[in-house]
Amino acid sequence: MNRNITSVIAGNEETGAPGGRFRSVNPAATSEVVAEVALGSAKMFADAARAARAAKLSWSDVPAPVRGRAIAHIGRLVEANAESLARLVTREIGKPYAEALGEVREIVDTCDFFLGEGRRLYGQTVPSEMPDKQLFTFRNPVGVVAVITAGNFPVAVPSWYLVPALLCGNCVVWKPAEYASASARALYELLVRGGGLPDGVLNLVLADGDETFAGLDIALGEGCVDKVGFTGSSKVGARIGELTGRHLQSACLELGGKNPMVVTPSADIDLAVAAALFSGFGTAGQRCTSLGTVIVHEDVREEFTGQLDEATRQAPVGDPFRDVVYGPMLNARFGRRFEEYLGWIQPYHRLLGSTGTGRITARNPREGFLGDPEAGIFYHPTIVTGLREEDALFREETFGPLVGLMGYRDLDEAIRLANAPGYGLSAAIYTRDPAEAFRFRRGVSAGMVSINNSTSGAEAHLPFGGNGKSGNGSRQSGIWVLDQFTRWQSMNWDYSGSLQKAQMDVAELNADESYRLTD
Ligand code: UN1
Repeated sequence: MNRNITSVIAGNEETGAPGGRFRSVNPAATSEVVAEVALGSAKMFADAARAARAAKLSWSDVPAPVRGRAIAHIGRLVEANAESLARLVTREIGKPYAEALGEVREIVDTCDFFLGEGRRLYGQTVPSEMPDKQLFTFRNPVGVVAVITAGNFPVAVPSWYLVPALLCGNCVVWKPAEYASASARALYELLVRGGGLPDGVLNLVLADGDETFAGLDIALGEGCVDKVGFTGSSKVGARIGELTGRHLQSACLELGGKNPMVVTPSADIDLAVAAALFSGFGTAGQRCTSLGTVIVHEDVREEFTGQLDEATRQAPVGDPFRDVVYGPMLNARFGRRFEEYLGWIQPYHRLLGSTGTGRITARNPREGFLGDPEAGIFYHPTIVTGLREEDALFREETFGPLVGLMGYRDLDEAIRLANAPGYGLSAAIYTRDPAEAFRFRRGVSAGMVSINNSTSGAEAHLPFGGNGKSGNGSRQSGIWVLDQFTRWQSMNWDYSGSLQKAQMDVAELNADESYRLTD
């Protein structure tokens, strides 16, 4: 099944392709075209922002509980289409089907959380310093939100932005990754149809990065975008942050990670190995929460390394519709970039985990591979031991199936190593010692900490986000994301009939501060 995918602005399909045409292919079988995509231009992005601005008032006037019902219906419609959406995700970006189903579940969870928020969106009543005066706070929608997302979670991560943004009364321009266009268009349909969204409330723009950036600049300049949500690389995130800052706007940035896992002497080693395998190689290591480096205590290093090597060798890799730990890279572009990371391997490193390194082919086979490796873009899992602190492999995110491993002697050193690369998204520790767990939580710079759980697999209603190179401190999900998509408005109401001046016309009670108790 081959689809033609276009952008949709104010309910109209944009059949022209001013940005050229793009083929979205199945990365597990690259001869299979999943979609032909008509790409838009900077102008199209700016047009979409104008359409969103035009729809802004009518959507924010819809009562929040009614918007909550729209989210409820979206959740049910996604649930009813779960298998076909998951199949499309697997075909388009190669995520194993079980994981794709989990990804779709994450949209439903997000809808379940926010459908009730339509009946809350609480403001406060606050006492005044003066009589016959009352203070209030209100959450106002920000206006138009531009959402730019990556393709590794082509539907779940966008829903973390789109669902609360819409619930809060905002109109949206969504620019997904081109290589995940078919999945994005499918989610767009479920949102618009399930929510009964009027034209212009949600607009989909398919475009490359440069056109999007130029379009965002125009739209920000015209005052058509009031908030930007971006999930992607730290490098692009910095550019988006700079651009929004120039227009006095703030971006919600969810960027890369070099997520550490500390394995202490008291750890349950079997558990830690299972977690390292899942978070290091699940989704072919292409989650922002994927494991970067295992920092393992010297006393258990040999045991842990041996077991992780064995488990990784045994792990089924291949056709994502079969029962595999991981399938192909998301897209050829990620394969090429992963080759660059492999180029950072030094002669003093020791490689474990597979029968080869690099692309899996007939001449560079992976034992137990499920399917035809040459049909797609598959890479060997690689464990790199003997890492040094100055190594690029230790310091930089290596989006792909690669895990580093190094030793430590005391917890302070482990915490220092965990923070050294300067990211701060997710961090894990395996320990049976509560004091160690709390010392780690306090010392580590990550926005999300796991105790005896892997670095990936965050639940959809806890604050999600990072610090340092992983983001600018913004948080998604749960009640915390409301602060991204609403702005507080305060109101005071004086019904005294006189001009009561704050800080000046305030009654004082006579306190006797000289009073002392006598023995
Ligand atoms: C991402 O890779 O951008 O915590 C998000 C996790 C997923 C989300 C990852 N729930 O691994």
